[in-house]
Amino acid sequence: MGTIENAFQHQRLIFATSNLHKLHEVRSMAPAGVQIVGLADIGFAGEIPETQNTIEGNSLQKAAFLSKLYNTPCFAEDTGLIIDALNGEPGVYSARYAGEKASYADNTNKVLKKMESEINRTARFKTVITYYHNETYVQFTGITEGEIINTPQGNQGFGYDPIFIPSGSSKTYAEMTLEEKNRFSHRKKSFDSFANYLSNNSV
Ligand code: ITT
Repeated sequence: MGTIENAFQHQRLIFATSNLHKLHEVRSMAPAGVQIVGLADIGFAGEIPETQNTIEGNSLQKAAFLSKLYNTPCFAEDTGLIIDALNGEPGVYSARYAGEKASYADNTNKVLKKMESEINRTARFKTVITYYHNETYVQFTGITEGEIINTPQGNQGFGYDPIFIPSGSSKTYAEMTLEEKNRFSHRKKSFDSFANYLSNNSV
């Protein structure tokens, strides 16, 4: 068993996401020697179906779709913000909470409105990465607990970052540099498990 860096010499991993923020973040997490290949790099400009009603299901659907289309291993991830006072919403609907064409600000504002008189602010981000290869798959989950604040703060990051403070921090994700966000990040936790798996399995 070598180090993660050794295991990854010149490895190319295709990431099935149309979200450039996710791509940017994952590239910052990848061990040296790993090239994260985005959809633009392989010439895919279509829509990846995402019709399941769980984060695990959507993550698998995205990875399986692209892996079968290109007949190559690839990974995808699905992420949701789970808010206790909203019975787990927006959850699997995080990307389109305020409607199909909703902006990040629309979604964030909808959350804040629904949370206006809520005392319980606890929430968590959950990312599930699926690595799909040879007609089979493995999944890696990363969860970060935290709380929803009353008014957006910060302009880094994306999505719900301005309203989420991870436990152990006094800043929102949107007030953090990428390196700081990576110290708490749900996405980083799931990606680290994935990288560890790859370093121990020749796939
Ligand atoms: P792909 O499916 O193409 O990967 P997407 O943006 O549709 O991209 P999701 O279905 O996983 O991704 O939607 C998750 C939504 O949750 C995303 O659009 C953001 O609004 C939000 N989100 C995901 N990760 C986040 C993060 O790290 N910080 C803040 N919000 C995030």
